Parts: sequence; structure tokens; C-alpha cells
Amino acid sequence: MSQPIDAFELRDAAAAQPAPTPAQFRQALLRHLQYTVGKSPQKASLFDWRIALSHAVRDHAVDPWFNATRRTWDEDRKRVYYLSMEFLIGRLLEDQAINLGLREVVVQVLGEFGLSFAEVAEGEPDAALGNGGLGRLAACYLESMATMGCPAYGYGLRYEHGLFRQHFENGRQIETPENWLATDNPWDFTRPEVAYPVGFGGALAEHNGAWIWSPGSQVLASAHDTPVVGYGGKWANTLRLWAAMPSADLFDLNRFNAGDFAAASEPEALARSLSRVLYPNDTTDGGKELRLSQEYFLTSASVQDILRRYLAAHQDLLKLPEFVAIQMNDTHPAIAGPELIRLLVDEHGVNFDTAVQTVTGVLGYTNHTLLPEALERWSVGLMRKVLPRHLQIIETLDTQFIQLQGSAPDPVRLVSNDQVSMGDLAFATSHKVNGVSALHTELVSKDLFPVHNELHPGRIVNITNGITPRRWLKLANPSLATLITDTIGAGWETDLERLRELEPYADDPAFRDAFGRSKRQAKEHFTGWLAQEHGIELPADALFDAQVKRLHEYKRQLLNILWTIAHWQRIKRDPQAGWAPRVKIFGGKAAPSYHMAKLIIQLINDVANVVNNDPETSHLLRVAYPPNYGVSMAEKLIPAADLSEQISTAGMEASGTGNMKFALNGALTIGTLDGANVEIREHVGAENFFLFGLTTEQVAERRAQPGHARTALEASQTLRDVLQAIAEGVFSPDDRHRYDGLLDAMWNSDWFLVASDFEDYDRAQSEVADCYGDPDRWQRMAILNVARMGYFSSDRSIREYMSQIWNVESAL
Ligand code: 9GP
Repeated sequence: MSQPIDAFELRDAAAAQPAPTPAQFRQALLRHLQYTVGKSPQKASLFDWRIALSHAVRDHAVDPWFNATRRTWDEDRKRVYYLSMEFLIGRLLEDQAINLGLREVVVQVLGEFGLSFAEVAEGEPDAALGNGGLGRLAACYLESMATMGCPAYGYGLRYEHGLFRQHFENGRQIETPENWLATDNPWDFTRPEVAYPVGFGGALAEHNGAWIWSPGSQVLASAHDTPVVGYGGKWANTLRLWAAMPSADLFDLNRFNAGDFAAASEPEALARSLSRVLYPNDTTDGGKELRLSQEYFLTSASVQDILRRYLAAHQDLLKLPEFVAIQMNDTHPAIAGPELIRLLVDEHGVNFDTAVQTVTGVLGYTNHTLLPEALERWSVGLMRKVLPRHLQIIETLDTQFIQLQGSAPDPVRLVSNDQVSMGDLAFATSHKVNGVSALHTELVSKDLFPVHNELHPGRIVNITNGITPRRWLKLANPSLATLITDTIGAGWETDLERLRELEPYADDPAFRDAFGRSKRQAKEHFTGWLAQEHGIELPADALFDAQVKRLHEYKRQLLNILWTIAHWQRIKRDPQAGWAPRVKIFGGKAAPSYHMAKLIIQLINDVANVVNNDPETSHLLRVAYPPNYGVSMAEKLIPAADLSEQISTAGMEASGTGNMKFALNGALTIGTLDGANVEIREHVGAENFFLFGLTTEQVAERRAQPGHARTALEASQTLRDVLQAIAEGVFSPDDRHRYDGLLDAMWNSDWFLVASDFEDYDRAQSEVADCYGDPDRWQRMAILNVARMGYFSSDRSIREYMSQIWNVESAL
């Protein structure tokens, strides 16, 4: 008989594991190629090599993962649970290799087979389980939590189809399904034994004063785990994604045998639909019932898992806040409050008020937006249909909240106008609520939750977003990362404030040259990829001026493209005026139902078509809009940029994180006083930032002025000329009226104040051009940007979450 394996044996073995030699790694790689993939090196495709390599790398993640899990149990540590409908993970292979200290050995061993790491890694699908900033932030935070030894789980949904793929037809955005799981996902550990039933609908009954909910239908949540390894490989956490499965065998074999194939599979397909697609919209909620059901599915499965883990080591549910911190990433998982209360009250017999107090001690809520359309509200009717018991709990919380407001004549309600306000609910059930930049947090306190704030002073805190320097500098920009390490030594990867040591080098001509060369390398890397992948040729010696992010009117890609037209008109008027060659780079997707955003995409492509084919100007101005912007494109594009466009209407961008990635990679920002731009400018220095535009207060005042759009347009001949050209069909000769709606909005409403900010933006762009004409000055400013961006590491953000919200300590 074989001996049972002792977990401690495993742990000790893990602790002892040294870094592999090239020979050992080569052997492991070949073993996986042969025994996992079933191929010989002679016959292996790039796909085969990637799968074998991923497994060889993944093997090294398992020991730290076991270790961290076991230590957390042994030491009975508090755990953080990050609940998010989105994790925009991107590719994992190179990221894991870097964090495990394997990149060099991988490069060497692949080289022995005539392969480059880049070409092997390029085949990995982008795990696009998110829309934009919110999802990418969740991915950066997972990586930082692992790096900092914060025991944590990320909980999300394992969407079969991540964010749609974008391509352009005649300049118009076309969406097709994304299929990241179509081939093997080597990072996935399937856990069929971890499955929870999640109920929907049904009926409520009272029995001896207690409520009993009998759901009308059930779906199983089945767990898939990915280890998330921190930098240095000292700690690893788990990203647990739930896949929806039918709770019973719903496949109707008799119907199938009778030839009714579609009907036979229908019930099963319906159950699986909960984790079928990511909603392609980061501002409004579509397909309301399915979206609410998805949110509950994620939340219920995660909360059941959390309680199961807690109860395996503890008995007293009232001590939950000592061992469990749950962070709600936006309102999407805000049903966590009522769900936890339901479980404590209905299934564990805890008194309602005690349950509320306990739950509030556990939950934290991050607000990521002030846009009313993005603050979720569910109709009472829908809530009653899908989650009747939760609605009942919310109504009780609402009554208590009204009482708390005493004799207020018009109290804030969690339920009003037949709608449940998920923001107010999330606030009421959390012990801390945070905004994501200093300005945003101020607006959250003042404009969004003033009454809550007065009732619970101190509950609102600010935690400015951050980005992981491992992915966004070390991985994405090897030429700059190497220069930094050669100059100040290693260690900045986990202590980003050390970049300050670069400051004196801003005045060192040799360093400035080297810095310029590293930018040039990044540009060549990007343009090479762009030419190969998209057939877009760009001159690497031009100023790369980039705006990449979701398409939204408040982000004002329109302002950017209108200015581009003005710039083109000026060059045409005076081609010999000494213009610095510029490339305007756009990237980003519009929600499929967002008509105006899609029209702006078309305008950008129409302008590109005219400008790029104008023989008089094309050597001085180009417009590039590579389709299907995502994490992997960002990794190539951001290091190549000289200028970062962060030009949202003030008060509308909660934080932004792209702004941080660009500045960390030495792009200068042209931006408004919005979101984290404000703090970036403070850190890098006002003299190293191109500021323009109305402030938040001025935006409110301007909007209140009747006819402000027309007034602003009348004051700007430049902008009128631009609009005139659009109206004449210069960019849409096949359809002169294509942009009538857009022009009408510019003249008559202009909610996003494009016209009001145009002249000042134009002034700031002239400053950019002047400055770019003085390479020493530009380089100096860019170096100082890099040197002063240490604050924006996601490690700093996570440290603040740990101390100010989660009350949890590092295990390292
Ligand atoms: O729009 C915000 C963006 O400004 C922020 O950087 C990001 C992460 O905090 O969240 C975005 N919000 C959403 O995607 C939806 O609330």
C-alpha cells in the first residue's frame, strides 16, 4: 500500500525548490511537449511550444501557491476577497515567467530550438474578461496583492466570450465574438468538486417568523482556478472564476433521439448562458435580467465559498470581520450585502441587526464612476422576480436607513421610484467606501453620497488607483526597464519610488541620449508589429501622439480628431512652416449600442483615409487607428508614445489608469484637471505636463449657460473651419450627411464641452509642438515623468487598501 502524502511534506519540498538551470528547464519543456502536448520538437507548431512552455512555467507557480495557501490556513490569517465582474488579465505567459524569475532561462532555452520568446508568447489569446479600466485595475491589484503577500482571492466569471473583437468595415466598427477558450487554456485548474447551487426566482414563505426562500430554478457555479504569482515568486494567490453549469442533467436524450436536436439542448444552453458573455458596456447595463442574474451568480457562489472556507476553521460567524474582507469592485457585486445577510439570518439563525452589523464589518465598496447611467439601478419588479428574498432584505435596510435620517423631509432611499439604487445599497452595507482618485473621492463625498457621508463621517476614503510596474514597465518596455536597472540597479520593480534616483540623470546628456534610444527602440518594436499585424506603416521618427481607451463622449476622442483636422488644414495652408511630423494614434472600442461613439470611430477612420492619402501632408501628419485595442496592443503601444492624450471633460473620468501607464513609460501628458491627472501633474511637476481646459467647477458653470456651444464656436474660427469641412463632406464624400447629427450636437448642446475647451487645447498642442522641437527639453521632461511616477504603483494602492480598508497584514 502506498503511503498517504502529508501536506507538510509537500510544503517543505516546495520551500526547497531552487531556480531551474537551463538544462533542467529544457528537460521540463521537452517533457511537457512530449507528454502533455503529445508532440516531438521536430513536429511541434508554435501553438504546441506555447502550451508546453506554459506548463513548464506553470509548474513553478504551483509550489509558491501551495505554500501560500497552506501558510494562510496554518496561521489562520485574514483573507481578502476581491469580487469583480471584470478581470482584464491579458496574456499570462510572459507575466508569470517574469514574476517567477524565469524569463532569462526561457529566452535561452527557446533560443536553443531556434525560437524567440516573443513569437511563442504572441500566440496566447488575450484573456479579455473586462471592458477597460475597471477590469484592468482588478488584474493589476491581483498581481500586487500576490507581490505583497496579501492573502487574497479574486472572484470573477469565466466568460466563454470575453470583450468582442473589433474590426472596421468602411471605417465602421464591426463586432465579432471573442473566443479565448477556443483552444487549450494552460493556466486553468478545473475544480469540479467545488460547485455551488445558485437559485433564482421562486417563492417566499414564512414559517415560525422565519423566511424560507424556495428558488424556482438553480444553476451550478463551478470553479476554475488560476494561480496569480507575485513578483519574486514568494507568494501566490488564486483567481477563481465561476462557470455556469446545469444543476441537473438537462440534456433531453429522448428529444434528441426523436430528431429535435435544438430543443434537446435548450435547457442546458440556457443554464450556461450565465457565464456565456461579458457585457460589452462599461457604462450602462444591457439585457437587464441576464445581467442581474450574472451579478448574483458571481456573488452568491463567491459568498458561499467564502463562508465554507471560514466555517472550516471557525464557528462564530460574528467574528467574520476579523478574518474576512470582501471588496466590491463597483456596484456589480453589491448584492453581496443582502446575500450575506440572508445566509446569516435564514441559514445560520443570526439576528437581523447583528447580521447587518457583521456584514458591514466585512464589506468594502469601491466606486469607479459618477456617471448616472453607470450607477446601477434595478427595477423592483425585476428584483422581485429574480431575487425575492433579497428585495425583502433591501426593503428592511431601506426602512432602517430612513429611520437613521431622523426627521429629514426628503430622506435618501435605497429603494425609490420603483428602483433599487445599488450605489446607495453598497454604501449602506459597507464599512468603507472609496473613490479612485483624490478629485473623484471629493466628488463622491460632495455630489454622490452627501447624506451618507454626513451620517457616516470617515466611511469614505480615497485610494488613488495604481498600475503594476511589472507588466507596465518591466514586461512592456524592456529597453527602458534595462536602462533603469543599469542606471539605479534592480529593486525598483517592487519599490517604484526608487525611480526618483533617476532625477539627476535628467541633466546628464549621455543618459538623455540613452533614454532617447530606448524610446526609439520601443517605437520600432511597435511600428514593426503594426506593419506586420495590420499593414499600417508609420514613420518611427515622428511624434507619436496617442489616445487609447474606451470610446466615450466624455473621454473626448472627438476633441482630438477635430484638432487633428485643424492641424491638417494648417499644414495645407502653409506646408513649409516647419511642422514636426506627427502620428495621431487612436485605439479603443465603442459599446455596440452606443451610436455616437461609433460615429466618432467612423469619423476618425474617415479623417485617416483623407489625411493619410494626401500627398501634400502625409509626411507631416498621419492618423492610425489599429483595430481591436486590448491589453497586448497597449503593451506595445504605450512604451512607444511621446504624448499621452488624457483629455476628458473635467469631473467625468473617475481616475484613469492609462494616464499612469503612459507617464511611467516616458510619454508627456496633455490633459485636463480630471481624475488622477490632477495627482500625476502634482507628482511630475506642473512644468512637465501640458494642462488645458475648464476645471470641474467651470464645467458646471459653463453647462448652466444657455447657448454655450454656439458662443464657444463663434469665438473659434479654427473650429468653425473644421466643422465646415465635415459638413461639406470633405471626409465623407460618399455621404455628405453622415455627420449631421454630430454637427448638430456640437452647435446646439455640446454636453461634453468640446467647443468650450477647443481653443485652450489648441494652445496646449502648440506648446507640445514647441517643446518637441527642443529635444533636450523634451527628453528632460520625459525622464522626470518616469522618475516621479513611483507613487502610482499598484503596490502603493494595495498597501493603502490593506491598512485603511481591509485591516490585513502581509504574510511576507
Ligand atoms: O471610468 C473609470 C476610470 O476612470 C477608472 O480609472 C477605472 C478604474 O477605477 O474605472 C472606470 N469605471 C468604470 O469602468 C465603470 O464604473
